[in-house]
Amino acid sequence: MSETLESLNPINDLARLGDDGLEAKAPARPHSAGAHQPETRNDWQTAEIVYLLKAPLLDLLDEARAVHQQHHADGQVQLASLLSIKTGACPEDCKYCPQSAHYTKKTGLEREALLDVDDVLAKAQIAKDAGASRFCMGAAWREVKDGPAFDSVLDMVRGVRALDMEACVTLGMLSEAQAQRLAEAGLTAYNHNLDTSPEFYKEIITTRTYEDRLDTLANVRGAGMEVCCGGIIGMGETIEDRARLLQELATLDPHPESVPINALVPVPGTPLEEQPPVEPLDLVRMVATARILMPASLVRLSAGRAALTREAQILCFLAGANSIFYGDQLLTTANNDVDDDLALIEEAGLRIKPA
Ligand code: SAM
Ligand code: DTB
Ligand code: SF4
Repeated sequence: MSETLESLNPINDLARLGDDGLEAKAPARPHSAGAHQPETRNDWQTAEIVYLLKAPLLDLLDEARAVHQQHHADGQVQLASLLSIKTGACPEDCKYCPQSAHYTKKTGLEREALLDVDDVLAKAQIAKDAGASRFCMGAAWREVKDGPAFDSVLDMVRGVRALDMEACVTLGMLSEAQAQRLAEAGLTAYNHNLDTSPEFYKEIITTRTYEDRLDTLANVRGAGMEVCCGGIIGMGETIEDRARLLQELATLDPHPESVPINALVPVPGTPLEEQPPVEPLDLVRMVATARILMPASLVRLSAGRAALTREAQILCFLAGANSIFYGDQLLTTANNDVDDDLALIEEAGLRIKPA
């Protein structure tokens, strides 16, 4: 813990930290296993995380940067390209999501059937040629169903791995046996987000529970795959909700290997279309706190990046983001221009993680 952050007296600073009655508490110093590799913790308390999220920004950045350099001295950023392999008509009611069938009348989003394996692999090759080392495929499904569609996804995974890229999929809920089949196909990681705190969750999604999500994460872990799990800010949650989301993530043991931090993209026609834009420095704080809590994880600056200035993105890298979605499109919404991204990475002095 940096001296500046540690020296803040949590009692005296409570007024400055906020008047919401939260008992913000200075984080305990992680046990040191050696001068340069402090052990990771899985026992983070809500109050400690609130304290970090509300700390003076420069102190928070100093601390996050110190943790980052201990664990990621190489300055690499992972470029992960994303493709929607099955779009729209999802039976779930996630209020942020343009792909939910509940909002199609208002969003007007066209549904698309599962793409052909060859078309997907051609897109993966293009992403690899452009510098991506990871290819992520998303399907607007509530859950995986055994059958020809899942068999095709397994072929996509095998094909992406044969290109020497990391493969990630996000297909909704997953059984133990399905997780096993994905692992056997060579899947590197499964993305399944907790999205928000357990308390705020029911305001956002009613068609499946937080517990369902944790069960899927356990199935992914049980099959020996990496877990990619994060959430979204800007949906009307409190700082404590953000802390509780990060706490859920950082008390998973082991931590998720990658943690996507999304800022809501308020898509017209979704129930969250009127949400005010996320304050960029709130995103910086979220990234920095994720970095401190989960030192070895990849923290991925995800949806919402297209709304950030170059300077705000650089602050996110400084705060510990070391992966981005790379490519003109996320799933259904626009992402940053690839040439702009390459120029930004160069200017920030980052190095692209090789395939
Ligand atoms: N259907 C699968 C599921 O929900 O697990 C996979 C696809 S879903 C679109 C993947 C993630 O994208 C969601 O969990 C959510 O975190 C993120 N997401 C979706 N719409 C978003 C939006 N408008 N803004 C920010 N993140 C969004
Ligand atoms: C994640 O956390 N963010 C990505 C990926 N995992 C699948 C998805 C963002 C979707 C943003 C809205 C859209 O493009 O449809
Ligand atoms: Fe469906 Fe996933 Fe969108 Fe929820 S986030 S509506 S589960 S595609």
